[in-house]
Amino acid sequence: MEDLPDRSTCEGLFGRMCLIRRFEEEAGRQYQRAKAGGFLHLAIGEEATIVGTTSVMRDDDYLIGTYRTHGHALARGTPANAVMAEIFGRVDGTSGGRGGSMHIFDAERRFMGGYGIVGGNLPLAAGIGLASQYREEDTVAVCMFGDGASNTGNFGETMNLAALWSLPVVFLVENNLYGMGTAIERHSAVTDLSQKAAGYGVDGERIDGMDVLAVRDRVAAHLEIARGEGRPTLVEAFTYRYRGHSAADPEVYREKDEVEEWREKDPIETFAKKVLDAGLLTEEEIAEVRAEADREVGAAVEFADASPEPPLETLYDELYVVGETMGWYAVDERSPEPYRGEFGEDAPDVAKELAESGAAHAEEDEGDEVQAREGVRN
Ligand SMILES: Cc1ncc(C[n+]2csc(CCOP(=O)(O)OP(=O)(O)O)c2C)c(N)n1
Ligand SMILES: [Mg+2]
Repeated sequence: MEDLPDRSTCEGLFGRMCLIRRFEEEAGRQYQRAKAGGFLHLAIGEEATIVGTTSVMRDDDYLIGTYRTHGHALARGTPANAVMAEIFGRVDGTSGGRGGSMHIFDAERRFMGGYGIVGGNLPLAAGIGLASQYREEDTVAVCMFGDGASNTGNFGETMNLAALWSLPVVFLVENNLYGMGTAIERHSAVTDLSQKAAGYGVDGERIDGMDVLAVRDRVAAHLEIARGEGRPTLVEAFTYRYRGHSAADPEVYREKDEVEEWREKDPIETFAKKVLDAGLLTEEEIAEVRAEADREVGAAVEFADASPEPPLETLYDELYVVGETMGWYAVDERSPEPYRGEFGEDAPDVAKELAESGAAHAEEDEGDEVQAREGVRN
């Protein structure tokens, strides 16, 4: 029989995975009840990859992820209340209700977000690694991103610099076999993503992302390389999402049988069986852990519902650029309307035309929200 960690470690791993699963199931329900705006991406099925990874990180290590990161924040220890409140767009959310589901952020626990731009978090991870190196700290950045993101220019540019500058970053691709509705065979010339490391002179390894213990074991080894040897590596966790890409996905691109096959490997149920068979936890204890997750999630919904929306007059708080700026659509403190930047008036006609057409395009995009709920979008 496989060697298992001690009882309390196993209970912790199981508890975190249950919490994430229950949290996301409930977030999905609340979204259907129109409690949350914007988009909602669930990582149901990917819990072992998330929890296995964070369970071997130090508190002072950094984690950065994508727009599918409710679980990553919970795994880092961000209270379920704050994550749910963010999804609801309320003041007690991790980003004061301004980011929503895609922008969960918790600097205190070194969870650096939460990014909507596919591949956009990779260069930021390199920057975090560079900061650790520059300050001569032995902290590591773990950068989690999707299989789709491994095709972006950001991936190549970041891997190259991270290797060249020997940055302490573990790049972990959550290969769930799809980028939105496009299967990996149709979006990536190389489908064993761990091989992409070789072109940058970096070690790459594929691991079983459905097995929390395998993830723990291998990610710990990669963290050690980053921390001890100060060099990046690429880990490919082979995993699967049971739900659609977002809550607005009719899932016409895959067969139900395929989803069922992966459900057989459910990371939570297979682990529950292991700890039960090993006599580490009883049926009753396992049921109690699940019940506790239920209670925490129920309380989080109540908390989020009771938290107020941010007041309108705080609309410009926390903005990076306010006041008189050069931009054509600069943010202005006078009212919530967009203002033409004062200096923009002097811009050449062609620049104005381009800016106008850009703005018109942005308005069209807003109208797309309704359509987006009918098709696979974002
Ligand atoms: C730069 C950029 N291009 C396109 C999109 C639209 N988009 C959102 S998610 C997604 C798929 C990404 O798939 P993957 O990296 O495998 O992550 P997963 O959603 O499977 O976790 C795309 C193309 C985007 N958000 N950013
Ligand atoms: Mg994917």
